[in-house]
Amino acid sequence: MKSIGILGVGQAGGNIAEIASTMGFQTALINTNQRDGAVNTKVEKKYFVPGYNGAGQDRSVGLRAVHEHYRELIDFVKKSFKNVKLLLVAFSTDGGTGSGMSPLLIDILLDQLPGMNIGAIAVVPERNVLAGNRINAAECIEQISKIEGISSVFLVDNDQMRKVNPQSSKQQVYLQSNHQVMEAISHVLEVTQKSSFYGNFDETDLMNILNTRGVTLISSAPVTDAKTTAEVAESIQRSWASSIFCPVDTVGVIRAGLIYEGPETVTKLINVPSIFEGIGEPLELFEGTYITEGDPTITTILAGLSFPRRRLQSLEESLEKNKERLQYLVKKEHAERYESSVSWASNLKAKPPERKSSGVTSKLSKYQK
Ligand SMILES: Nc1nc2c(ncn2[C@@H]2O[C@H](COP(=O)(O)OP(=O)(O)OP(=O)(O)O)[C@@H](O)[C@H]2O)c(=O)[nH]1
Ligand SMILES: [Mg+2]
Repeated sequence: MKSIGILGVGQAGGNIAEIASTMGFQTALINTNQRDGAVNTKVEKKYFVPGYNGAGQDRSVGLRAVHEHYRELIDFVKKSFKNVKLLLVAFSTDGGTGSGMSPLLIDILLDQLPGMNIGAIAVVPERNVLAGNRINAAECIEQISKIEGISSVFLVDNDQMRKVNPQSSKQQVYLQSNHQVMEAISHVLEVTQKSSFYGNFDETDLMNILNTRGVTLISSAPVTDAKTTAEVAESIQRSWASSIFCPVDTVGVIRAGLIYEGPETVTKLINVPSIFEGIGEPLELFEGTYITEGDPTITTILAGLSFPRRRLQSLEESLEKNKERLQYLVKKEHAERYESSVSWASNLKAKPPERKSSGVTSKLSKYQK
């Protein structure tokens, strides 16, 4: 059984858990909306917060669901995951359920399940989402970044997939993002099961890296065409920029993994100082070398990165730019009144003739000759 578990919260979280199930991870999901969670048929363990019918992109509803049901939520998580060394809570940052529930839920689980390390897979929305989603994402990411004792935070960037396929539908972008993040995690976990003459990357190494607090990124670089150490380093750095995760935009990696798979000849082109030139050498590096006949590939794991300021500012920028318009819209909801200029005309409306009952006797006498 795999030692990493995936707990999906909300729709995006449930979809990520669904793919994780097909790859053999232990999974479970939580939602405030039964109909959303029901579509993820590959996830067997489900908890629907009673008394809710979705959060309608309102984070405070998600937050309230945890306040009211945290005991059941803790029990559900305890029952759902057995012998898991790292639990990754997956959710989107810009909806209501996953975004509102997850930061508090993770914080409570860290307190109540001391034997389990807990990290996050947090989806950062595409650049073109509307103001309400941007506000949710900014609030959620800030809360996640402040959790003490949290392990790796994977920031899945929907924009990365959009850049590659500008014409894709939303659903295609979501599905591909979900696949890529789970493939990346699954791949590094599978490597720990292999053995090597030249240097093993084992599960303890992986957990050392993934239990680092901060942002984590996994990427794989094909180095088939690289002829020099500089070209190998460049390919790796390019893979950091084009992975499914928010691109690195600061210096400072705390722990890292470097896994080589391929023919032996290429190994001499791997030069650690040049690989980390731009972002600084990590405190600890865990390496694995696996000689195969396949195309040479270098997978790197960077942990303990800062939250990507530039990427997150691009989300917040349009809120700043539209501050006045957005404040106006909020005020308008309550101030809205329409004054008709023809209210005097209401009197013109046809009125039914007045009918006063004077009694049959009076009618009879009126017609008497
Ligand atoms: N990568 C990825 N992103 C998704 C997926 N589904 C939704 N999203 C993202 O999540 C946002 C919507 O959030 P949901 O996860 O549907 O929201 P929720 O947590 O269910 O909360 P409510 O629907 O408000 O109750 C979208 O704007 C996307 O950014 C998915 O399957 N994969
Ligand atoms: Mg939903």
